[in-house]
Amino acid sequence: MKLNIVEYPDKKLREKSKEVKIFDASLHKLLDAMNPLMINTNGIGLAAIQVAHPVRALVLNIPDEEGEQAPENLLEIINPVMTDKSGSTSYQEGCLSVPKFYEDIKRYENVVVNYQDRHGNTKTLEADGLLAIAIQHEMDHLEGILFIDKLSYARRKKFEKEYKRMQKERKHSK
Ligand code: QAP
Ligand code: CO
Repeated sequence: MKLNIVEYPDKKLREKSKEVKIFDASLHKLLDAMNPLMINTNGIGLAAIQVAHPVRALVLNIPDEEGEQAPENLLEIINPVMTDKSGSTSYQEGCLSVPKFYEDIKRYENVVVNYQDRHGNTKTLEADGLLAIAIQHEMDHLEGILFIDKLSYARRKKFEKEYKRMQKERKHSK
C-alpha cells in the first residue's frame, strides 16, 4: 500500500474522521503501511487522515531513552475516547503534515484514553509525558484540528507568512 503524507494547507486535513466499525484486513493493511511511513519520515505519531484515510485510527511510537523507536513500543489506537485528563504542560510540537515548523503548545499533562486495538479489543491507556502530548495531538487530527490552530493570532499570522515562503522555496527546488 503506497501512502503519501497530506500537507497543510490541504483541506483534506480538516475532515472529521469516521469511526472504525470493521477490523478487517484492509484496516491492518493501512496500519501496516502507516507504521514504516511514520518511522521513515522521523515521526512519533501519525493519524490516518494524514495519509488521506478519514478513519479514527492513529499510530504512535515514542522514542526510548536511547532515542530508539523499538517495534514493541508501537501503539495502534483505533476509535480513541478521552475519559480523564488533568494537569497542564507545554511542548514544542511539530507535525508531519506541517513540515519544518515547531511551536510550543499547551496540553493536558495526564490523560486516560479508551480505545480499540487492530482486532477491536477494548483497551485503556494512562499516559503522561511525551506520550500524553502525542496522543492529544493525534486525536485532534481525527477532528480536523491541527496544532497550528492553537497558536495565538499573532503567532498564527507569523506561521502563515513563514510557511508560504517556505513552500515557494520548496517548489523552486523540486
Ligand atoms: C505529533 O509529530 C507530536 O516538521 C507527531 O520536518 C509532535 O511526529 C506529538 C516531523 C510533538 C508530540 C510532540 C515533523 C518530522 C514529525 C517535521 C511528528 C519534520 C519531520 C512530527
Ligand atoms: Co500532526
